[in-house]
Amino acid sequence: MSIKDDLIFKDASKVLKTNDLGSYTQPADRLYPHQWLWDSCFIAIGLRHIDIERAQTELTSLLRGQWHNGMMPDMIFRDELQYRATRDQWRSWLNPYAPDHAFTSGITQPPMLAEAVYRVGKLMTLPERRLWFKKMLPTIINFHQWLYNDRDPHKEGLVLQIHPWETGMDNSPTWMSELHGHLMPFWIRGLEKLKVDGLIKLVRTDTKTIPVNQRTAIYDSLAMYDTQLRLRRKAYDINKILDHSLFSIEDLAYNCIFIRANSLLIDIAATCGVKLDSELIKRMHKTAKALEELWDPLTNQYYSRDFVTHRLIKTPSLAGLLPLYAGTISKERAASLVEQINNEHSYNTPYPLPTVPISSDWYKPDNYWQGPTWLNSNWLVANGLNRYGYKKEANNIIDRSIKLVRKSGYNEYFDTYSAKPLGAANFSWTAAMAIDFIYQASRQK
Ligand code: 9WN
Repeated sequence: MSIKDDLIFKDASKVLKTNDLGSYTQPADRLYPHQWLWDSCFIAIGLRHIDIERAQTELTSLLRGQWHNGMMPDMIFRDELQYRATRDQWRSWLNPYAPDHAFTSGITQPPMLAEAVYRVGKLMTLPERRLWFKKMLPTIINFHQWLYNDRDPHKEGLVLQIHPWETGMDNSPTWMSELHGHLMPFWIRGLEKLKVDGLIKLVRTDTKTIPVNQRTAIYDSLAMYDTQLRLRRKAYDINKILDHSLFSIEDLAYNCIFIRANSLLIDIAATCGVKLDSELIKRMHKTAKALEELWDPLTNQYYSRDFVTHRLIKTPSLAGLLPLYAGTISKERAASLVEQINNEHSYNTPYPLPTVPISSDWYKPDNYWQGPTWLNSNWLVANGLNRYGYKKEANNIIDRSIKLVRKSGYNEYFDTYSAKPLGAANFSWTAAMAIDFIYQASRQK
């Protein structure tokens, strides 16, 4: 049987087709109607098996949102009247570097672009691949250069993030523990005391389609909104933002993805015969080295850290496994992460990988990035495991992800024990990752 006859190929292709808006794919109808940066990257990785030109378009359509200083925003907004409120809430035009012909947010998302460009290129002939890489190379260089300029101001190696949404794992325990511990504004604490959840629910739009217990908690959402307003007040200018020491964390997941993206950038440039700036290369090496500063020998794990104080934020989450994806850690440290993946009290569930280890106090079976299984994070971990030679563990994640979608469809996330579908239905990157997984599984045989 050809892969194209597999029901997953057919059904997942349908999901992607339904969400296709022409030059890009919305993550999910109604809940996520715009173009998101890392979504389009994951989507292109699946789409390349269906239609390579459409996969290229998915990525080139991101270019219209890139800021003049190189920043790639997490969201590029749709133009229609009904979406104006969201773009007006962001007001990207307050910043002089915002693009001239697109309305965007003022923050970024994990730099998955190099990986997506590379994966799409892998399915091309060498001459085609060179042309493709040449087209995308300046965008990736400018993006990575911007990350160094704006997000590593002290040239320490790691890049910082200023909003939980920049990590793509919105309410992950790392960021929420910091919000609760230090940054919950007094007006939100006041509302919390008054217990006005019911009233807030009336004006909240995401919970109109998704049960409230599956989304970010009400007061966490308000705190994220408040953080966004503070960033807007500083016109998304990093100097002003850091002067006022707003939320800034060197997020582990983000930096691991950046390290991998840097090594792919080197590969892409080499294929094009382009020599990268030596200062940029030096900074890339420093980032990989600085990752080791996030290792905690007491718990044998990596964590995110506070940008200002350099305190490790020791709340475990799936981010702790992503140094495998970065690919630069030692075999010994990789082995200790694999132990957690195999451990039935951490990540080894019937439908792995939970986004929070099940033994953690933070673990919640239904709640967004605080427990459920997501297919994009499975893709990242499986990719890392394969590169470290843990084929059995990688295949297990791939096979159980396939079993998951066969059983439960293409939701945004799933209960890690029962496979109960959670969040938005017909979610684009779940479909895209499922397609890529069936191709990977066919190569295992
Ligand atoms: C905010 C689009 C995005 C994903 C994120 C996911 C979720 C948005 C939200 O949806 O975030 O950006 O409204 O919660 O957490 O990873 O890119 O699918």
